[in-house]
Amino acid sequence: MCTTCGCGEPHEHTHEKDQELLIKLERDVLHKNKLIAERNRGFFEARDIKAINFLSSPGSGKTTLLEKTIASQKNHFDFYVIEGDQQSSRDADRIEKIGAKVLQINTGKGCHLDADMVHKALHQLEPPNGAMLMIENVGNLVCPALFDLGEHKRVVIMSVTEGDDKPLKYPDIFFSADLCIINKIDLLPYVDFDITAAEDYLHRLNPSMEIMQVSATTGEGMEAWYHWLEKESRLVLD
Ligand SMILES: Nc1nc2c(ncn2[C@@H]2O[C@H](COP(=O)(O)OP(=O)(O)OP(=O)(O)O)[C@@H](O)[C@H]2O)c(=O)[nH]1
Ligand SMILES: [Mg+2]
Repeated sequence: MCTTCGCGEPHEHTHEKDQELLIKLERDVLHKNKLIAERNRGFFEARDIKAINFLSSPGSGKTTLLEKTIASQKNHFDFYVIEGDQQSSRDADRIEKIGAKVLQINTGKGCHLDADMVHKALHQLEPPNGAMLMIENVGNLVCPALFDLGEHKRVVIMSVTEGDDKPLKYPDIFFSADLCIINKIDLLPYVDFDITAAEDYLHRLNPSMEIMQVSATTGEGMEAWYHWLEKESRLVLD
């Protein structure tokens, strides 16, 4: 039996037709997503809303970073949050407790947010002019890289418990990001994570990427992150 599709054909038969169809389908899905992402971008630009897409593997600390950032900086920025998870409203509940307006999106079987989900969420969340919109994507280092949400900046978080080789193994997500936050540096004494090697892999992949080392738990390095946010909030979108 063919192991590619499980059909009854001998191993030699080709899947060129299937592959063509798959490529076309993928192109159509991404094209449609891109069009909606541009609408979202237009919406943000017209209202001077800064939208940041947070990407990482599950558990790297996206929600913790958001909780600490909102708690510390809510007098400086008007935070609105979109939370993406396959199931549950646990992250939205955490953000709500800190006092920011938040909307949870559940993707079900889906492994990423797409531009249409964000478009619909914006109708419900109604971020006002000048808001800082934080979008926490589904924890996954592969699929979210492909889907433009219309965001202004992409921030990828890697934590020191995941291994320093993640940029080599999942290059797309690191290549597409503007900033990489290396989180959980409080755990560096206990784990085998070479921070110089990680930064070297990141810069080889994406020379213009900014890199920060933080501990969202202890607060170490967070000032640099707040300065980055401040700088982004002052950027004029065109
Ligand atoms: N030691 C340490 N633990 C941290 C740090 N940041 C987050 N954590 C812990 O890591 C775990 C996962 O954090 P979350 O913020 O839920 O991670 P997430 O990326 O939002 O996870 P998903 O939404 O499931 O993808 C929690 O137990 C946090 O307390 C940190 O800087 N240091
Ligand atoms: Mg989370």
